[in-house]
Amino acid sequence: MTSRTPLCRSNCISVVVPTYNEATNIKLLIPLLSKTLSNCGITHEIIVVDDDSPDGTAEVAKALSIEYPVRVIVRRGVRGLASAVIRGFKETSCNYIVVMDADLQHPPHIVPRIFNALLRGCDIAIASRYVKGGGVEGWSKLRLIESKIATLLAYMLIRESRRTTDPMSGFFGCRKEAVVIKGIVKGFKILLEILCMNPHAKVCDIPYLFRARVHGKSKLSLSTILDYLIQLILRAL
Ligand SMILES: Nc1nc2c(ncn2[C@@H]2O[C@H](COP(=O)(O)OP(=O)(O)OP(=O)(O)O)[C@@H](O)[C@H]2O)c(=O)[nH]1
Ligand SMILES: [Mg+2]
Repeated sequence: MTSRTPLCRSNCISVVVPTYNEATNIKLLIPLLSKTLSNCGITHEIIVVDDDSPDGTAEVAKALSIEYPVRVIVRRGVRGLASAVIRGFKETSCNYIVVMDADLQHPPHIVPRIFNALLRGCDIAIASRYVKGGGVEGWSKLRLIESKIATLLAYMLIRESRRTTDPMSGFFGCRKEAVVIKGIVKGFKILLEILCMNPHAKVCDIPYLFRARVHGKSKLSLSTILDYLIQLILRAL
């Protein structure tokens, strides 16, 4: 089976990749991801959801669609990671969906492991930095503490988050039929929303090493952190 075989809806993966100013990274990610999946015999499509990045991310991704199974959705006049992921979900053709960042912090070789976990019966399979065998590379002590505090706050305020060791993860897969996503989702942490909306879904953790960002800039900002705190409070009420 190759990446060009027609999509088999029941046994393929749609990989949703939200992007904002990731031109250098997407150029590296798409070939690496597609070859990794093809080598494992996994039929796939890659859906890039770009918020009209000024650095030409969408054009770079579109150029790669000649060679790889890529579709590019460009949203104009809208920004937001969670809403971009939701838009990507709506465009998927496969029964299994994986969400990952474009910046190569999420290693493509973990995607087949997520897929296997879903095939084995997990409804939501989460790539975790904080389960045995996982870890983080190149973070300052401050960044690690921030991440741990964010996780702790989620555990304290949102019961559904306790089903995983890494509720802050942006790298996860789900079985389309097993998860419901309703309402308008804002903010950065879409997984947390999905866990809350699907309290009975079977959750599994898969260890991985979160890599340091090499190209491009982080979009994590003070306003993202404030949005997260508001998201937690609204969910906890
Ligand atoms: N479509 C879209 N994608 C976004 C937006 N903000 C961030 N992204 C993408 O979401 C992914 C995660 O964003 P990052 O900036 O890497 O956030 P992070 O991984 O938590 O932070 P770093 O570790 O500092 O990289 C990347 O692929 C971004 O390009 C947005 O507003 N719209
Ligand atoms: Mg990142």
